[in-house]
Amino acid sequence: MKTRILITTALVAILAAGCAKKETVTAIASPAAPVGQSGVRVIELTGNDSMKFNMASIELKVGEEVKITLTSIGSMPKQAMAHNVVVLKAGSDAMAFSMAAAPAAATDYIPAALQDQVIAHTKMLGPKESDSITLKFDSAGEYPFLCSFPAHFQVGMKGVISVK
Ligand SMILES: [Cu+2]
Repeated sequence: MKTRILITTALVAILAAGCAKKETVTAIASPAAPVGQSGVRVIELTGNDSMKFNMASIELKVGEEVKITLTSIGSMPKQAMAHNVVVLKAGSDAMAFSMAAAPAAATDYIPAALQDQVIAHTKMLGPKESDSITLKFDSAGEYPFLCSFPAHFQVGMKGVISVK
């Protein structure tokens, strides 16, 4: 799991370096977000036992680099209540992604068949755990995000990153 995160991080770094102009890797940030030590905007996302994120919409600027940190602030056991944040390409069907993810426990609820729709995702988090992804979007659009733990999307664990 850790290896995959590292690979994801490395990929994002490569993309951010300009190797992939075709793909949209956009930062997730809000105008008021603090700027971290590296100069990257930081978005603090939380997930709780009610299966909700603390924000459903995030506005970013094209080319802005953002670090999104998700922290699970619930207390239920991880097997019953884990959270991640998965950012999908603009135009992706988040509901379909959620349905495909539900049986994909072996791959941390990231469905292999729809992997190409994923821009970035955190690992699945139990109580008090957190993980971060760093993004930069090169084109404007509406990028869906969701928690892909079974049924959490349906309950409302979802949102949109608007890049302008
Ligand atoms: Cu969740």
